[in-house]
Parts: sequence; C-alpha cells; structure tokens
Amino acid sequence: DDAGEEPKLTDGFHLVIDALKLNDIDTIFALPGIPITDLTRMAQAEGMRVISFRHEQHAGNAAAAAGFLTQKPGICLTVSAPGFLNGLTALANATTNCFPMILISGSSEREIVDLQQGDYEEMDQLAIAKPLCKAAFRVLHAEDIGVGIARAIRSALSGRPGGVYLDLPAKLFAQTLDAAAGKKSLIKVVDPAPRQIPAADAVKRALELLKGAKKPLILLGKGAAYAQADADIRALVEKTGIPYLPMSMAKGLLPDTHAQSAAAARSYVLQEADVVLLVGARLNWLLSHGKGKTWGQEKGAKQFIQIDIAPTEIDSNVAIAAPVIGDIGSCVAALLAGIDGKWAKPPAEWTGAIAERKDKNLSKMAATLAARPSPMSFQSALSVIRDQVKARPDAIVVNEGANTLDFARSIVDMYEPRKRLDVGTWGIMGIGMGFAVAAAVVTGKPVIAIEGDSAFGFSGMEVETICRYNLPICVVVFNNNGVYRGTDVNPSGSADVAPTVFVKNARYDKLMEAFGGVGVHATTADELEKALNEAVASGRPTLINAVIDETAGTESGRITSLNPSTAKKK
Ligand code: FYN
Ligand code: ADP
Repeated sequence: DDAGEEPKLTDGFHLVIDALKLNDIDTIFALPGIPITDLTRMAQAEGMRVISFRHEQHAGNAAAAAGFLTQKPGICLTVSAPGFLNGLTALANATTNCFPMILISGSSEREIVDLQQGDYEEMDQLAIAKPLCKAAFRVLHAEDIGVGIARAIRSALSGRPGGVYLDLPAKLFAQTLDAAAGKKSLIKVVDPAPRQIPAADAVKRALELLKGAKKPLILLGKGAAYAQADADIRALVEKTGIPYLPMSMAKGLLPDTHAQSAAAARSYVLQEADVVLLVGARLNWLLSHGKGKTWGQEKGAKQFIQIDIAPTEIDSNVAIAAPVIGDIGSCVAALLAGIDGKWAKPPAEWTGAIAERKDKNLSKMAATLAARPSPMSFQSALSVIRDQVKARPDAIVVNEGANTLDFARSIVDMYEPRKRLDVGTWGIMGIGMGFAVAAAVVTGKPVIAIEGDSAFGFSGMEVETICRYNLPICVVVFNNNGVYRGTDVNPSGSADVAPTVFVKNARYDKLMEAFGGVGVHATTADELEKALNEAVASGRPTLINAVIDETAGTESGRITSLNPSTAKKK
C-alpha cells in the first residue's frame, strides 16, 4: 500500500455550510433539534452567525426580514415535521410579501416516509411546502448540495423575490465525499438577481401618460424599498414634482416630512388623482383593489402606470394603461432619462389643493399629539416614539397590532429607507420579535418594536432570545388589556372573560426582567420618554409596558369594515 495519507473527506454538514458561505451568506436563524443540531454547531464553529430562537416561526420571520433588508436570502433552519410546519408560516408570509428567504428543514428518511411506515416526525415536507412558496427542492446526495443551494438562492432572489424551501433528509448530512471533489461541486451564484431592463416603448408610453396628467400621483410600495434604488426614486419624485404616497413599508424612502409627501392627504389624492404611477406596490386589498369609493370611481376612470418585475401582476385588479416591466432600479432610471429640464411640474391647482388638505390634517394631528391624558392614549404614547425616531432616524421601527399599527403608521414619521418593518401584505400578527431580532442582527442599529399587547403575545417568548444575544431592541407594549381594547364583557353570565380581554394590568416588563433585560412600567408619557431614551442610548434589551387607556381602540383599527356583520335582523 503506497498511499501516504488518507484522502481528505468532507461531509453533508460541511458542504451545506461551505455552499452558504461561498455565496456570502453569513447568518442562520435556527432552532436546533434532530437532525440539524450538529449543523448549527458546525456552522458556528465555521464562523457563521447562528441565531437560535425559541419557536421556528420567529426564526423564519427573522430570515424574511433579513432578506428584505439585505437583498440576500435570509436562512431559516428547522427540524422536521412540526418544526418545518412552524417555519412554513413564515415562508408563506415571506412569499406573500415578496421577501427572499430560504427555509432549510431536516427531514426523515425518504424510504420510510414514502412508504408511510411511520418514521420519527414523518412528513412529506417537500410536497407540503410546494404550493406555499416560490420554489421547493430536495437534495438526496452530498455531491448535489452545491446545486441545491444555488437553485434555492436563484429562486429566492431572481424576478419577484420570495420564499424557497430546501429539504435536506437526515441521511444527507452524514454522507462523505472527497474534500476536493466536494469543493468543486459547490456553485458561487453569478448575478443572482439579474437586472431586467424595461422595453423602450413601454417607457415611452408611461412617460407620455405621465406628461399629460393634470393630477398625477406616485405611489411607492415595499417593492420600491426592497429594490435599493433610493437615490433614483427620490430623483424621480423631485424632478417631476409629483406628489407621492408611501405604503407603510415605503415610508422613509423619502423623509415623511418631505414637501411632496401626500401621506396626510391620503383619501383626497387617491380619489382625485387622474394618473397614478405605482412603483413596487400591488393593487391588492391595501389599495382597495384600485377601484371603488377609495379611488373616487364616480369621478371618472383613473389611468395607471405600473412598474413591477412580475408581468402577471399587471391587470390583476383593474386595467393598467402603461405597464413597465423590469426591475425597479432599471425602470426608474429609464423614466428618469426621459425627464429633462423642460418637464412641466404638476399644475399648482393640484399641489395646492393637496397642501391645503395636508396642512389641515397635520394641525389636527399636532393637537392630538400635544395632549397628555391619563392614562395614556395611543397618540400621547406614540408622540414620544415619534420624537425618539426623529432624534435617531437610523433606528429601525418594527410595528404590529391593530390600533397600535394604524396610529403608529401615521404618527411616527420615518426619515430613511427600509427603517420600517410591519405586518405587511397579510396584515399578520406575530412578526414582531422575529423582525426585531433580524433588524438588530443585520444592521446593528437600535430597534424600537411598537407592539400591541395582543400582537406581542404571538412572539413574546423571544425576549429571551433578545436578552441572550444582548440585542439593542426596545419593545414598547401598548397595553390596553386586550385585543383592540380591554373593556368587552361576557354577556352570558359565565365566569369566563370575554374572548378579546386579557389579564388586566398585566406587567409585560417583568418578562424582560426574567431574562436579565430592563423592564419598565410606564404609566405616563414622561416615564415612557425617559425609559425609551435610556433604552436607545444604552442599547440594552428593554421592554416598556406602556399602560394605555383600556377603553381606547376600535375594532380592527382602520379596517373595521373587514369584519363581517350579519344581515340577519336582530
Ligand atoms: C396620514 N394621515 C395623517 C398623517 N399621515 N394625518 C396627519 N399627519 C400625518 N402625518 C392621515 C391620512 O391622510 C388619513 O386620513 C389617515 O391619517 C390614515 O392614514 P393611513 O394610515 O395612511 O391610511 P389608511 O386609510 O389607514 O390606509 C389604508 C391601509 C392601511 C389599508 C393602507 O390601513 C393599512 O396599511 N392597513 C393595514 C392594516 C393591518 O394590516 N392591520 C392588521 C390587522 S388588524 P384621510 O386622508 O382623511 O383618510 C386585525 O384586526
Ligand atoms: P405594498 O404592500 O407596499 O403596496 P406590495 O408588496 O404589494 O407592496 O408590492 C411589491 C411589488 O414589488 C410586488 O408586486 C413585487 O413583484 C414588486 N417588486 C419587488 N421587488 C422588485 C424589484 N426589485 N423590481 C421590480 N419590482 C419589484
């Protein structure tokens, strides 16, 4: 035997880690367990950041938010069956939001699963994931790991971003391969999100329509925030002089205090505009499907220009007169190229009418914010947060709830792009702590999570995660003793409280203290202000239990009308 050395081997574990690292993915949001516990250990040993959660849904939400913030697919790693299912909610939500993420789940042995012989955590995960995400793959052989990861990355990032499922059966991790062959099998994905240049005639059609508008409006969505074309988007707004409206996660693309923001005249501009340029925003329920009273249908038809990377989005709800298909960076640049010094700004009649509405709403708002009622109102508490964000525009705001969401959206001004993460397209509760952890981990900036007390409950246990990694997150729980408010009464006479009511006067701050963070019980705006200042300045994990008037809050906030009410006569 003349072999001097044993051949160097690698294994499935290391090929997964090496493939991710080769593609500049340095963080995994995970929950260890069979069969991926060693994968988390080894990933950490190999220099990756492994953030380990208490429930997979929050690891998944963290991966989704990381994807939105960085344009790299966020990675969520879970165990099989139940862990996979917990992560799947986040994967489906990411896909709905057009955020790139990859859910990697360990799974049971194919031979047993496919014969349904009852394996440990048996489940045909690939089949279940498929209809809920953008793409789904399974890797059976270690030499295919490189291809599997490459396909997952490309699927998540190219075209309309979304969630991808990658199924890795337990046996795969232990498989060995010659190290050199293993290395050669990995793929560094070149140009994972290729630019898509819009057609010249589509750009021309859009510019002509925009030029002829008497009451033009630009509507910016979270696709525009994701695209990281901030300077060109701002230039498009400013060079055309067209008023713009940001969807909630597009707030801050231009500062909310910008003279051209029509946010405080939202109803008016939606009703009155004649030509609307949509940039990375879908005409879904959040925009009343582009029709009806919200859009002033009785005042005559609107014409839409829509920039989107997904051609099938066009005409999904109403006719789109000028679709511009491509990536937002390329599309906005192409429009800008057609806007010269001779571009006529919109008529003063239009901008003047908006300014008038806006001023009225702004001064109404200023009056409510100045009040200092006891107990605190949503507005008085939010005015404190508004001032803090003004002082620290680099801070990231996470926001969920019903009233807490709706009030915060209009009260807390944002000044920089991608600083606001919220319930998104589904209006989902439970994103709070997952999004907050991701925001802190990938940006290192202070995070302020503005949470309804109900919304917080969905991910509350992750305060332990926040403390464990010592993240600069300040959670403010708007505690009004229940879902929507705390005053509902059980009409039946039985001992149970009403379904929307929680334990009264709960102390969420103690939850943070239990894990070594700072807990503050704030009953006045001054107490809230002091605690928030300290939290942001120190970067210590903090939870402020902000006591809000339990009678405050309407059913479902500003979307009350979505609650069905019976047509049956009482
Ligand atoms: C906005 N407004 C302001 C300001 N900003 N007034 C003064 N100052 C400022 N800075 C005004 C604005 O003109 C509107 O008044 C009103 O405040 C509300 O504005 P908002 O919040 O932008 O608009 P609206 O109508 O609530 O928006 C519709 C929506 C939004 C569907 C896009 O509600 C939304 O994103 N909802 C998500 C809800 C959700 O997911 N909930 C979670 C589930 S809760 P007018 O112009 O007078 O109308 C389960 O129960
Ligand atoms: P909002 O909820 O803020 O209105 P949506 O999530 O409805 O925003 O819309 C985002 C849209 O942006 C989606 O239709 C998506 O296809 C599109 N989009 C996402 N990223 C890009 C991109 N880089 N270029 C073009 N369109 C994009």
